[in-house]
Parts: sequence; structure tokens; C-alpha cells
Amino acid sequence: MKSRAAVAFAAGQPLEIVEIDVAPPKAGEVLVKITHTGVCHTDAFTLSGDDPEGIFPAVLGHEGGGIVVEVGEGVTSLQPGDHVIPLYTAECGKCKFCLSGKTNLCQAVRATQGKGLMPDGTTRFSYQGKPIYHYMGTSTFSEYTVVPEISLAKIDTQAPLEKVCLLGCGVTTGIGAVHNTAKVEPGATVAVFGLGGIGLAVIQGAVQAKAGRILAIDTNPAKFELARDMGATDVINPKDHQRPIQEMIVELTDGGVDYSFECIGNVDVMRAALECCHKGWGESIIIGVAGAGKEIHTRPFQLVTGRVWRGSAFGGVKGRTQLPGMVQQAMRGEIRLDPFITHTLPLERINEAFDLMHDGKSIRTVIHF
Ligand code: NAD
Ligand code: AHE
Ligand code: ZN
Ligand code: ZN
Repeated sequence: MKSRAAVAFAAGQPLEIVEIDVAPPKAGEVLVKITHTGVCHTDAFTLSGDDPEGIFPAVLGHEGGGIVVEVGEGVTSLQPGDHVIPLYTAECGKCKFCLSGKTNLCQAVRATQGKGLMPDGTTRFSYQGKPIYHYMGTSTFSEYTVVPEISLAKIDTQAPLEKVCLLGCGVTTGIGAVHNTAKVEPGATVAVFGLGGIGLAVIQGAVQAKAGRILAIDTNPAKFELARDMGATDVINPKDHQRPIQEMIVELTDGGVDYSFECIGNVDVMRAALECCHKGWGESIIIGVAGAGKEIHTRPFQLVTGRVWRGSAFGGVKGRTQLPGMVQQAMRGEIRLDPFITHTLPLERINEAFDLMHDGKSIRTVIHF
């Protein structure tokens, strides 16, 4: 079938809106009509050419919501008409990772997913007879996409897809990192570095966890109003201060924070986020994605003296099991999605969403098809 899609033909180039061909779903696969998709910084990261797994031409996008159109052979858990959120972290329920009880990082389709292919090693997308690669197993920048059954969370048909699509990445990642990765407890002091979609979702999670103090840090002061609205108790612009930000935070918080979250993808800030943690117990969670070749540094003494470095992917959330419940929470108003949606645009104008993000003017732009 034909599908309108925003194709990344090469790194560093704007997306091109073209009509691609989409092949029917094979065994274990599902054809989904995407109605809405957010644009996450990770899409921009991969488009920039910094992603070691970046492969072109590809259909990017991983924060979508849609409706099942057709199921391939053997698919039992979904049927046409079901509403779904595609998952870049699958949940097969059978692999060593799924069974460990220790991680959400199902590996059932991860190897082929990282190569831009479906689990059988081929692609369902083509343009003018040439293959187009998938992205993160989701490719939500196409009106029609093919996704493995195990990479789809079935959600309430009453849920507004134009909002809950944000649970496909940003909001879930931030909130999940607070509850599943850090396990923030009531009264804790939290520092959040980077106040985009991820950082604001961390603040929302910290409020849910009843954190006592939430320090919100960004170099763009335009982000502070929303951060305060979300529940930040202090806002800090590192550019307003001469001293290293970690020194300042340690002083402001009587020895450091209980938990910090890096939501930027900057390895220097990752160091600051670790070093602003309290001696003996402070934990820093890396959420931001850093480019090829980047490495984190600190003095080992920082860890010897009790600080902990952790990482979090998709907020540690098991998508098929937990996302339907998070959708219900959003429908009950227990998870706020509206403040994240600063812009909405049709697919044809998707490049403007990237410009808005790079210019620091948006939190999330939701694209409609
Ligand atoms: P965003 O661009 O919307 O927000 C980033 C924020 O960081 C901006 O407000 C920007 O002003 C701020 N910033 C930039 N440099 C800074 C600095 N030196 N000090 C302080 N603030 C600074 O991005 P986003 O969509 O919120 O994504 C944030 C990061 O999280 C990206 O690296 C993205 O790839 C990553 N991410 C990771 C996961 C995961 O599962 N681990 C999921 C989603 C996104
Ligand atoms: N491909 C990159 C890493 C990209 C990355 O870290 N992705 C996050 C999700 S970002 C969503 O916005 C993630 O979940 N990673 C776990 C995984 O299995 O990909 C690289 O460096 O190679
Ligand atoms: Zn994302
Ligand atoms: Zn699995």
C-alpha cells in the first residue's frame, strides 16, 4: 500500500515528505495506521548523524499512537480496530531479560531493530523500488507502519491518541525513571538537568513521589515557567553563576541531592549531575543520549564515597504490561500530558518541529497525519 511518510534520506538533511510503499505485515507483525506522533530529541539526534546505529534512508519517529489495520499470521493479542502505542522497547515476556525481573530491556527483536530491519531481517518500506529502513522498531513518521506484535501496547480506545502518543517515549521515560530506576522516596531532594519533555516528566514523577525539593536546571530560562508549573521548587541557570553547578547545588542542599537526573545527553553535565549527589547515598540517573565516541568521566573517589551512577531506558517501563495503566492514569488526570504539547503540526510541516526543538521553543510538537 501507499503511505505518506517523512523520510530521512541522509544524515543532517531535512526530512522529505514522500509517498512510500508499505508491504503487508508478515507473521508476528502488525500494520498500524499512525494518527499522531511526537517528535523527541532522539529523532533529532539520529537525524544529526551522531547515532552509531543511525542508518539511512529511514523513517524515523518513535513516540506515536495509532490504530491496528491488519495483523499478520499468528498474531493473537491484537486485531484490526485496536488502539496501540508502538514500543521501541519490546516486551516478549519470554527472553532472559523479560524473565529476569530486573530490566525492561527485552532483547527479542533488539538486534534486527538496531539495523533498521524487521525481525526476519527485511524491511517493509520502500521508495521507488529501493529499501527504506525502519527506526527503533516503530517508524511513526509514516501514516502506515509495520511493527512486531511484541512491540505494541494495546490501550483504551477512548484514550485521546493526540495526547497519549507522548507516553510512547518522553513522558513515560521521565516518570518511569523516577519510580522504577531511582525509586525516589517521599521527602527526597531531586535535581533535574535539562527541562525538555524528559526533564519535565521527571519533575512530574518527582512530584508524584512526593519529593521534598526539586531543583530544575537549564541553560534556557524560557523553560523555567513550565518547570515551576510542573512542580519544581528551585530553578537554576548555570550561565548565571561562575562556579561549577555541582558545587553550587551541594552548597544549596546541605551536602548534595538524593537523586539527580541528566536529561540532556551532555557528558559534561552527566559528570556535574553525579557530583552534585550527596556523599554516601546520592544516585544519578543518566537518561540523555550522547553521541558516538562520547564518554563519561569522574574521579572514581566519587563512587568510592557512595555516589551511584545508573542509566534508564524508557523509564524502566515494560510497555505491554505497564503502558495501558499509564494511559488510564493520563485519562484520570493523574499524569498530565497537556503541558507538554506546545505545538501541533501536520506531517507536511514536520521539519518545523525539529526547528522549534533546536531553537528551544517547544517541549513537544505533536504531528497529525
Ligand atoms: P529537549 O531538547 O526537548 O530538552 C533538552 C533540554 O536540555 C533543553 O531544555 C535544553 O535547553 C537543555 N540543555 C541543553 N544543554 C544544556 C546544558 N548544558 N545545561 C543545562 N541544560 C541544557 O530534549 P528531550 O526530548 O527532553 O530529550 C532529552 C534527552 O533525553 C535527549 O538526549 C534524548 O535523546 C534523551 N532521551 C532518552 C530516553 C531514554 O530512554 N533514555 C528517552 C527519551 C529521550
Ligand atoms: N542508538 C544509540 C542509543 C540510543 C538510545 O540510548 N536509545 C534509548 C531510547 S532514546 C528514546 O528517545 C534506549 O532505550 N536505549 C536502549 C536500547 O536498547 O536502545 C547508540 O548509542 O547506539
Ligand atoms: Zn524518545
Ligand atoms: Zn523479552
